[in-house]
Amino acid sequence: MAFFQQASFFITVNDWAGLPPDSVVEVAFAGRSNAGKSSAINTLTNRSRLAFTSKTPGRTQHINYFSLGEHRYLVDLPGYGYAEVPLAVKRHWQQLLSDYLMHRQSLRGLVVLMDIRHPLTDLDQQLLEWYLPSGKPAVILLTKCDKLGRGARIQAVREVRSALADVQQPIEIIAFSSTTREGLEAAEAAIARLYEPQA
Ligand SMILES: Nc1nc2c(ncn2[C@@H]2O[C@H](COP(=O)(O)OP(=O)(O)O)[C@@H](O)[C@H]2O)c(=O)[nH]1
Ligand SMILES: [Mg+2]
Repeated sequence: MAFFQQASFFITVNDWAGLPPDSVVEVAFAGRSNAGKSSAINTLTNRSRLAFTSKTPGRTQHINYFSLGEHRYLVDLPGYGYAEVPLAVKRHWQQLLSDYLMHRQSLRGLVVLMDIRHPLTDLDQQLLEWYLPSGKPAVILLTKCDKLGRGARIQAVREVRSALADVQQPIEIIAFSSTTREGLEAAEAAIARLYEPQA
């Protein structure tokens, strides 16, 4: 998927007013802190430190925009679920994240990253409750699938699919590993489809 390879850093945003004009097509990546979001963005874009990979929670507390060529943005949303963050800061992110997921017009699709060993935590479900009423499609990457054997992976994908059985819009669920690159082609194709105009 050539356009993933044209990624370059664009801007960092800390509030609604700082978002770029709501006109270029964008796909956002969201997940709990430590879910493997930065690693996945780096793997997809083939750039080893594009999205800063960190073992230190709390480092990426803002929205980062990357350009994929001239007409598409890849949006790295703040990770959620950090334990030691002050309540006021948590509230600020929560407001920004929920506003963004509910009201951002140029948002075409959401990529949700969840550790395949413990998907759909309360916070993941909260995120989906904000986003899914938009009716827009999503791709779920069940990350770190290298940590599970084949049978357990299939079972995890099945469980997430059945938990989301009532959702109306298209949701693709893909077992993914940045370490082994399993699921990479499927993820690229599914995410590229999010950028396409919906029929
Ligand atoms: N085994 C394994 N570990 C991973 C994978 N992706 C990320 N990690 C590890 O999980 C931790 C968090 O990854 P990171 O990408 O920084 O997560 P983020 O907080 O969601 O951005 C790091 O220690 C990574 O090395 C993966 O596919 N497999
Ligand atoms: Mg990160």
